[in-house]
Parts: sequence; structure tokens; C-alpha cells
Amino acid sequence: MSALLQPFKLKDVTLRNRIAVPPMCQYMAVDGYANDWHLSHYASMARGGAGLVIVEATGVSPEGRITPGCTGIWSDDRAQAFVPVVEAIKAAGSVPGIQIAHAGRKASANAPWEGDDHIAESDARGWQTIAPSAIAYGKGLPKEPQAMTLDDIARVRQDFVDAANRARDVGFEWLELHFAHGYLAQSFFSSHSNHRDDIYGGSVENRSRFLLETLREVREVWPETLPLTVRFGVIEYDGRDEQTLLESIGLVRDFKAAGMDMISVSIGFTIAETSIPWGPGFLGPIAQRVRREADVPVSSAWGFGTPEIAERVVKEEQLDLVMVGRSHLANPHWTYFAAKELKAERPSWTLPAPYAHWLERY
Ligand code: 8OZ
Repeated sequence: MSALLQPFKLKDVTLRNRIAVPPMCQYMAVDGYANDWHLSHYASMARGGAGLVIVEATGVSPEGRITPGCTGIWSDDRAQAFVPVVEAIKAAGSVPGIQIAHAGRKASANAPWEGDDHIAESDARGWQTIAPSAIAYGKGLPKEPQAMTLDDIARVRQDFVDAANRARDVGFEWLELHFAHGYLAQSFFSSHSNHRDDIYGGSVENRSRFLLETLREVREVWPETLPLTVRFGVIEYDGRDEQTLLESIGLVRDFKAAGMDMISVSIGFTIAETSIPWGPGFLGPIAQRVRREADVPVSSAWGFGTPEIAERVVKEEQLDLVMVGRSHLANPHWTYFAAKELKAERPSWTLPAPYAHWLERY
């Protein structure tokens, strides 16, 4: 019996299997509004049979978007634009989630196929970025951010809370806070990017403060019955990995105590100079260590997108939920494909009847 195809329950939400479509930026929004592209994209992802579909990194404020094409949820009408997306995901039997995000000093960028770099200063599409300290990321993203005042910090926390309220109001059932990948929250946590000398910088306790405060405030408004997860980089691969991992696992324990239901284990991406050991399933053992030492359910992405690997990491209790991103772009019916590969008894159950009937019949 496949471990990957077993249901997974978190709070009052039950996923039909352990396969999730992770947030994948589409860069197709105009002025933050989700549109027909998003509807067709997310509907196809959900139709394929995954238990959970998480909508892409969505800006809690205009300046928090990665690119001008990123979706946003800083107003009620932008939230409303997600209603057809939510309904389509639910209609296909998947659970609709959303990742809310602030890109910090990595904001104001071009899409990957436009260069993946900062928008030129001379280009009116760009904007001033903000970060814990006025330190540029460097390579490809050279814009110097403005160091945030205490008022800025309070405002962004409130932006996350407002975003969570709107996400709940339009029917999302799973909320992920994007605290990873060198974006705003991760850049508070890392001493590479946080040189503040107030209560938000210095000690690990101070570098964790923005993340924990935001999480606690969001938990107050996000329903207790619905999962609240955090995507977080627990390691940078910058040569001081054991120290970062120990600090990170300590913070994950604090996240759990503050009401986080699951951690999505990732890499910090706070600095460009790293040596990341990319390869199939490479984050599995790291995720498993976090799972054991912080005693929390974990998911992870990158390198898990073959049925054999996805099945193995669940069976070996490295992951509770497997994020399969790019393989879903190649094959939106990946869950059906995986079920067949894994010789599940009735792989077609992963698809809606109008597809399943004909696939089962012949
Ligand atoms: C990979 C490619 C493009 C964007 C992130 C939003 O790092 C992203 C992203 C990842 O979370």
C-alpha cells in the first residue's frame, strides 16, 4: 500500500493524499489581481488529484511583491479575485491554500525569464525596497533597501494579519507564511542581512522577534480549526550550517509553541555565496532532523518529484507531506501518474469521473 497516497489530517482539514502543489509564482497578475490565467492554472493543478494546492507567494503589500506580475492580497477586491480560484480547487476535491509573502530586499525584480534581477532604477515599474538593514543582497539584486523603522515593522506585521483575514474571508483553508528564501522574514533571522542594534537584531532571540510576532498575530485571526504553516530556510549552505540549523530548530520549536501546525523546510537563500548540494531528495534528511528535534509535521520541496522518491520520503518518515512543483508543470495529472507508477489499486480514483471512467474502462 502506498504511503504517499494515504490521507493526511492537520487540524480539521483532511487531505486526500500526501501530495501537495507548492506555491509557484506565475508572474501573470496585473496590479496584483489574480485573473483567468490563475484560474486555469490552479484548476488544472487541483484536477490532477493532489491533496493540497497552495497559491503562489502573494504580496501582503505592493512593495512586498517579488515582481510587478506577482499576485497581491492587500485589498478586499484583490482578495475577491481569488474566489474563482478557491472554488475551482475545491470543486476538484483539493484543499485551497495560499502563501502570503513580503519579499523585502529581493522585491522589485524582473520575472525569471526577464532576467530574475532587480528592475533598473530608471524603470518606472520598480519601487524602493525595505529590509531590516540597508544591506543589498548583491549578485543580480544590487538595489540597496531602506532599513525599516519600528513603525515599518509594525505596519508589515499588520499587513500579514490583514492578508490572513482576507484569505480566510475568501475561503482559503490553509495558510502559509513565507518566511524563507531571503525574503523579508528570513532576512530578519539571518545575521548576513540583519545588522540592527535594536530589539530586532543581534541575538538569535532578537533576530527571531519579527517572525514570532508576525506568526502570533496571524494565529490570533486565522481560525484555530485551519492549518497555519510556515515556509522557512533552516540552513544556508554557507559553511556555518550546524550553528544555523541549531538556531533554526530552536525557532521552529518556538513557532510550534506560537501555534504553527507544520513547517515547510527549505534553504535560507539569504546570500548568493553558497554551495547547495542539489540532488534528488537532498533536503529529506534535514527535514527529518527538524521533524524529530522540533517534533512537528514537515513538508519540503525541490527534488521530490518522482513517485519513487516521494513515496520513499513519506515511508521513511522524512516528510509528512511532499511538495511536488515542477513535475506538476510537466504533468498536471502527476498524482494519477504517481498512483499508477506505485501500483495503487485504483489509480483512477485520483481523477474526476469524466476522466477516470474512460481511463478505467480501457
Ligand atoms: C523559485 C523560483 C522563483 C520564485 C521563492 C517565490 O523563492 C520563490 C521562487 C522560487 O519562494
